[in-house]
Amino acid sequence: MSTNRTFTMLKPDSVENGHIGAILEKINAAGFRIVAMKMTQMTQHDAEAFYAVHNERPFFGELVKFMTRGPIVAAILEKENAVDDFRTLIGATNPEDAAEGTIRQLFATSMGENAVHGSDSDDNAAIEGAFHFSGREQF
Ligand code: FUP
Repeated sequence: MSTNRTFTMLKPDSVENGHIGAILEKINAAGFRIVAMKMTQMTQHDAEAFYAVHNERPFFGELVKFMTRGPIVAAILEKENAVDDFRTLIGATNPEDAAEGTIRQLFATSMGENAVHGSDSDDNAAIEGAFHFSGREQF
């Protein structure tokens, strides 16, 4: 059953480049309700745990280094069909393949520094949301 929630992070590149406002505008315009939101910085331990599924991949070290180099904006978003609709809104992992008008096409600079995260399933949305937010931080 769909929970109608997804989890996102505006990654360190988005924060460094001053794109928080523009990305949140796209998220609002697409009809997502913000359930939880905060600016935070992941520790190495956090990033290794969050991306544990990728820990055998050649890019894992770079990914952890990137995700910990500065603050992120973490959020839980709500909308019917949230996981799939948000992945459509952000576009392909590699911004060169991302569709016109998607967040990654507009704001990402490379596959590694690709502006935003979006959960890939309802189960992961719940796990990732709980990684960053307690129940009392969700509205
Ligand atoms: P996505 O679901 O689109 O965020 O992409 P993945 O879960 O496959 O990858 C997570 C992150 O690992 C990406 F956002 C960027 C990084 N990555 C690379 O740096 N190189 C790759 O070949 C694949 C992913």
